[in-house]
Amino acid sequence: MSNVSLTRHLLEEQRAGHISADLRLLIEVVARACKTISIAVGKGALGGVLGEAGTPGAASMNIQGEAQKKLDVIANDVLLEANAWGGHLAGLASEEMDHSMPIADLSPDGYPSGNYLLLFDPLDGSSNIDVNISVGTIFSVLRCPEGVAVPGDEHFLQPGTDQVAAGYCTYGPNTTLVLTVGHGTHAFTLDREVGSFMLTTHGMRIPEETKEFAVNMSNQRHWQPPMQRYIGDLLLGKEGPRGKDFNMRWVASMVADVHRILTRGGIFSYPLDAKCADKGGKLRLMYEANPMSLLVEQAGGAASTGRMRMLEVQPSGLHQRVPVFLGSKLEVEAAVRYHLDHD
Ligand code: AHM
Ligand code: MG
Repeated sequence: MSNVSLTRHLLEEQRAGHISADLRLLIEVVARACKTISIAVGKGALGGVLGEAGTPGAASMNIQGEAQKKLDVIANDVLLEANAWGGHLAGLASEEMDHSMPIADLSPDGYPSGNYLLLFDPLDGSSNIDVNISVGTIFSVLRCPEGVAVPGDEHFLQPGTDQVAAGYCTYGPNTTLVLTVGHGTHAFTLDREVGSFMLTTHGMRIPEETKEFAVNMSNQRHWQPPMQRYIGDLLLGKEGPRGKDFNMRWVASMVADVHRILTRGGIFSYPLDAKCADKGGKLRLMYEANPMSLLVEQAGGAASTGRMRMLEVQPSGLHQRVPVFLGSKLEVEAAVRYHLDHD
């Protein structure tokens, strides 16, 4: 293991001119919040943190119309509280909140406002919280447009190419923060004794080719024809047009599935299906698809909606959903070909 802490790594990124001092401190604050969330997740039943939020029989719902878990709410509160007073943010937006929040509203005590916008999915993989399977926090950082002191939702609607930082923290057998500021994707494992994130993989690389795919197969009959054909060909294995046998993995926590892909390759897909077609997809562009796409591209992989590069999608809504294909470059390109050939 290296003896490079996240703090030292970020200072070196700043000295190299890759990030400003403010962005460095903002990422430190998010990392600190992730440590707090990791402790809450790690307590499980002992901490009384499992189960649904709200009162019995009347679970609280988020803007997505999904029942919130207690840990969804706890993680959201931790991130809000941690970021209120730092002075680096102009506003933040969360998958769990209806609208974005300018810092001025978050800190009536008059904490200073900064130049960045933070977006996050506080605890991704909610369906896995109660069953002790990895979940995680995903985040994305944008610049607040110049001259805007109190940002509204519209100021967050920037394409993924504009992200100045993106990352996730996975709470699994170990807690690992994976980060990019546009100069490679790096992994930091939490040293629980010391309480610091330590650099454990510098420059993650996703192999271009793979024999592993991740998709919720139970939706197969609801997929559109090109997706049916693409996965159908993978399932034919050596005897089919792809000429090789594929293996399948599906954790149902995007952070865990993407972490596997950043570690050993693969393709992850949540395509359009008949159940989510009216919403545009299942996963959210701003909190899930864009940050993961930047991390994957920075590790040599590719990320697409099936029809265009994910990072070039011009967002039209804060909670917009998109179909997602990401991971090993050549495999993502193959999946895209099935879609373009069909159109
Ligand atoms: P969430 O943000 O409410 O947890 O939903 C997103 C999750 C992803 O982590 C995961 O890839 C997907 O939803 C799982 O979907 P499914 O329940 O169809 O397996
Ligand atoms: Mg999510």
